[in-house]
Amino acid sequence: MDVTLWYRLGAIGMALGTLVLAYGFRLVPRENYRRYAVLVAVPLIAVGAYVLMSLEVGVLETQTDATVFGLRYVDWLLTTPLHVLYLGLLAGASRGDIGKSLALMAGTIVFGFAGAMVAPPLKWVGFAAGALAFLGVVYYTVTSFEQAARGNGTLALLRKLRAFVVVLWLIYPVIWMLAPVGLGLMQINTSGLVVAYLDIVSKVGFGLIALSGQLSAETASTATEVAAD
Ligand code: RET
Repeated sequence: MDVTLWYRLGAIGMALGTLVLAYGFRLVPRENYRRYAVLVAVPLIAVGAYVLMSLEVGVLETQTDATVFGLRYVDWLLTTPLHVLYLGLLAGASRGDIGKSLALMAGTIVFGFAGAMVAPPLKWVGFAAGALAFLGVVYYTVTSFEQAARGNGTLALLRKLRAFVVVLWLIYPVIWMLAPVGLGLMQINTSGLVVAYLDIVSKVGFGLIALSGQLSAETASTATEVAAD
């Protein structure tokens, strides 16, 4: 079985997810459009990446003769910081802290890509640097984002999304380590399938949780306003 089949299915899944999330524009108030657009942009970018990957565009060979789909890292480099940005904007964190967490998230992906391309022992240096940078991202979300969210009623949603992100995103380095770019214990067909599945769940799932959280927060605040009248 060819891994590009999983990428074709991935493209279809992402496209459906994008359509469902785009419908959310009809539900959220106009003043939240910019923040909401981040949620729709993420699977939309992935549709492009998956279509091109299924056509084998951007396929690279590593120093250890493993195959890397370069566009997967381009996708992650754009979309994971976008989700971190959403968390920061939702919490109302400072620009400085949001900026640092975005840089660390981009660093995670860049180091992971570099590690994928080179041979050991440098490979593991790249992996470790990526893992450290990712810990930094988690650190910002549990310190500065958390504190900012306390003040403005978004704490419950922030915590829910953060738990989702931390648990699901931690599977990526595990797959990376098992895949041909890491220890080579898993074939690219399997790692490609697992990552396509994880990508859909993380990208569309995050959007759906955020949408439903935003809607229930609104209902709650409208209810309070009505009660106050
Ligand atoms: C790498 C290897 C280096 C160490 C770490 C990694 C983490 C990758 C992550 C990817 C998340 C991707 C998502 C895509 C879809 O939305 C680069 C595998 C920590 C966290 C969420």
